[in-house]
Amino acid sequence: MERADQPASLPSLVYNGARRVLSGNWTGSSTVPSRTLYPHQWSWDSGFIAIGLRHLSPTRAQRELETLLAAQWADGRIPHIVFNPEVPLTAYFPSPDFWRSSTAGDKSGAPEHIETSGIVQPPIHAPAAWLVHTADPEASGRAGFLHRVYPRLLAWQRYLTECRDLGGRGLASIVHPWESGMDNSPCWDPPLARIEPAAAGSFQRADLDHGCPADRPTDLDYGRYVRLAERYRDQGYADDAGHPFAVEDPGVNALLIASEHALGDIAAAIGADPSDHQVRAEELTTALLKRLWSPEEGLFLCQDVITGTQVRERSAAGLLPLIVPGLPEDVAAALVRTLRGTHFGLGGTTRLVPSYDLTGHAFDPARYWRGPAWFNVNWLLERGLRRHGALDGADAIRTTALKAAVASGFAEYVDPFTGEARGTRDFSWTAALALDLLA
Ligand code: 2M8
Repeated sequence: MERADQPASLPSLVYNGARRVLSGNWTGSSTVPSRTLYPHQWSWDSGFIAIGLRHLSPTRAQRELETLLAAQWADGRIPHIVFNPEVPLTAYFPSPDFWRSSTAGDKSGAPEHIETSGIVQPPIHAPAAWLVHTADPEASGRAGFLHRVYPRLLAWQRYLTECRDLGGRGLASIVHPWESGMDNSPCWDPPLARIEPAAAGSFQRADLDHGCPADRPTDLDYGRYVRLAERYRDQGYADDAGHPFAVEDPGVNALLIASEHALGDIAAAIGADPSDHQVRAEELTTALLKRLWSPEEGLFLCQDVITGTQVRERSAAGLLPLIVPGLPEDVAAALVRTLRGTHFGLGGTTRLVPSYDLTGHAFDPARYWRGPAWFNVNWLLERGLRRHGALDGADAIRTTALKAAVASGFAEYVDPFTGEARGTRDFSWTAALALDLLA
């Protein structure tokens, strides 16, 4: 018991602060990433949020995921945003009248009564559902949670492994930088350079009403994001009509493999046959190693599917395969060395792992996904380091992330050297993942 005259301990600051953030951002059926900057439901945010929420309320965590899954399209895709009809159109750009999912996406099976975006985000959902179940397996079993979500998660997985295998190489491609979750990563600069930006006056950004321009993507980036999204919309969100941007991203594919493993766990728990998932997880791992592993860099690299070339940029996405169960130990050991080396600085120059190469030409410790440290990336790496027995690295991330979450006011991202808060505050996945690290 803490006495009133003693400073609160780190665990109680994390617990109470995270609970406050997650309650404040709860809408009654899901959690917004931020009340100001992101006032709708985001796909991979909800996965990370559910992972933390399970420690407060497994039932609310189930609800978070099932609200998202209720907006799934008939082709299996889980849209990256589910719009709240009560939020004014001007609160976020691109708004529902830009995506027009219920009409433009009708041939791809977009829901009629919920407005969503038409692109996707990294597949964290099956691991999240499994972790939510394990928080209280008996209650989850009584509620039939896994039975309900399994078919939907399976359809989502097959959308990615089949409709999105654009390179025909057994990996999923993203067709828009937003699909990576790491929107303005320097990895997207070369493939984006080919895209003619939408005219500057043809759209109105809403993010700069709440975010500092130096922390956010540039107007030129936005022009290209808009052009790509419009094009996809105008082809009915069809994946067989050609894509000017198609990239195999190691982060997305690492989560795809983790999802196949989690689907195997879920299948076994509900009495279905997990063997197909095990086989597919092995096939995906083989493809990831064959296509994206760079032994020279000790890192996984993105592959530009349109040009058939590697993107020679070091991003934290290239470290995320550390979470893959069954990654060969020599590859895992090389990733750990890269994490500790000059490019990412873990245990040396940085407090938390940066999103991009510290020595890279585009490194900027303040600008969004071009350098700052993000809590979801650090949480995934903490899990990966622990999985591969690098316990000192995992413990270092855990302790620093907990301190930084509290000190930054649960910031969206932080300066990797100083831990100084960047982006919005009271950010949901920062709170949720801090709670999970505490457990
Ligand atoms: C950021 O992306 C959105 C577009 O999806 C934006 O900048 O408006 C990214 O950090 C993404 O990873 C995240 O899911 C989203 C909401 O937190 O914000």
